[in-house]
Amino acid sequence: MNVLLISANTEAINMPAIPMGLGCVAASTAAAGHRVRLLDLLIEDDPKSAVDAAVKAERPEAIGISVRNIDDQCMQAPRFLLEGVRDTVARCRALSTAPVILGGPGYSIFPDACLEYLHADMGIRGEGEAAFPALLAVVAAGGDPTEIAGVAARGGQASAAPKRIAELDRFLPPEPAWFSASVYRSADFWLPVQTRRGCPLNCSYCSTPAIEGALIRRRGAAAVVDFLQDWRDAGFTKVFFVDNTFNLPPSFARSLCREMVRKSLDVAWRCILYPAKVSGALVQDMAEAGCCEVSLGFESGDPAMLDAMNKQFGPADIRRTARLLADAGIRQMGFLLLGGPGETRESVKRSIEFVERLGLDMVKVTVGVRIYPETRVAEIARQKGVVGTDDDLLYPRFYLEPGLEGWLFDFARQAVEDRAGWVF
Ligand code: B12
Repeated sequence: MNVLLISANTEAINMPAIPMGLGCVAASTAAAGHRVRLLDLLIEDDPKSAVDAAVKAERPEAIGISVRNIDDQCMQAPRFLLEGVRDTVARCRALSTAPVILGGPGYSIFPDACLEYLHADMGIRGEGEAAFPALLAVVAAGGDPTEIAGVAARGGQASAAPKRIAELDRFLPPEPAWFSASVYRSADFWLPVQTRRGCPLNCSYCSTPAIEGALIRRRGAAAVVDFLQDWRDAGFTKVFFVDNTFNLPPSFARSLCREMVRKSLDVAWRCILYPAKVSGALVQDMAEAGCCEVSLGFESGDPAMLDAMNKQFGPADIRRTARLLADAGIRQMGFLLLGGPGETRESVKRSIEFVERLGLDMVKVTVGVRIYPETRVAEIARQKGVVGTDDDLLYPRFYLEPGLEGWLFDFARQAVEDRAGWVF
């Protein structure tokens, strides 16, 4: 089949993101024998014309659209980011009769609401490498797409759970040729590399289980490093490990680092670290392997709030981890997520004082918790009447502990203004 894959994201908030997930789908779809064109709207000067031109030129028999961001998660002035995606779908429909199939992290959190809002035909929750080619085969044969696990059709049954890929190395990762534009090698871009999927931690606010499932599945360390070598040779020298928790399981994180050292992989990299059970040996391995910065997702420094968020660590673990990283010369960016269920003025002040003493290089403070479906925060928000039981949460809704409105924003903004390296 002739397949057009479009990454609909045009946002460079925080940093521009190469649509590597769609690249994985492109690689597996091409390997299944289809002719694939990948269009990334982020790097197009005129995304609308680029969509029109690609649909006209490719005459696709199926169009896959990757939906990443729904909104910017900013409670003070939320931006809903799906209007442009809806326009992309409409353009495809105006110029082609091919089925429009959605996927991606944003879609996976809100499958039914996205299908409805975007007026697409079908969608695939979770990973696309196996399911997308399987869906193409069913579409070509005129079968029922919803027989494939995780596939939903607009107006049909509610989206069911996807089948997760047990062995990630079964699918060859994308080659650099899928992202040949020179702009991807510019200073702003960090190559997103995923070495494992799934997260069992179940933080009260987090949408990751909906996207990746709760079971950790991982690639082989050697396969990851071979992949990194290919991309480094193609000019990608800065890597962002996009795994939710780089240090889980710790033994895998260490073997990955050691493999990078063994292959003398000269890349600078960043990752997201969960500040529990981080050993000095792991941090040493990370530094030796080229880690220059970590995002420390602790979200609070208050013991009761850490419990309420279902974090498996306490302030002492955060302090220890931060010290180990500082001693190894790894830059640290910390995150505070204030205002969730159970937050009080005292817990906010305790968190800020605690984080200040850590002496991190940067701290990002967020006020108000974006409410995602299938999370504990969503349950609490419904119980307390913060959102209605029939609200699908696609338009961003936030939890701010009652009683803190009118105080927390001003307090947090002042805290940020008073501290170097803190951002709101
Ligand atoms: C790493 C990450 C970042 C990094 C990105 C670094 C980089 N260089 O890429 C940083 C920290 C910069 C970041 C920033 C932001 N992020 Co972010 N990020 C993530 C994270 C943890 C992983 C994304 C990733 O790379 N996955 C790995 C790739 C390989 O997988 P994938 O893209 O999901 O693709 C797979 C499937 O989805 C599917 N698939 C993908 N496309 C398609 C298409 C079709 C047709 C099909 C069938 C299947 C399919 O198959 C792929 C392969 O299996 C996710 C959470 C998560 N667990 O997904 C949040 C997430 C995507 N981010 C999110 C958000 C909101 C943001 C920001 C807006 C936050 C902010 N205000 O700064 C910015 C936007 C950045 C941008 N420019 O777009 C949200 C999006 C939901 C929402 N509310 O909009 C998520 C889901 C987290 C959350 N809170 O729930 N992010």
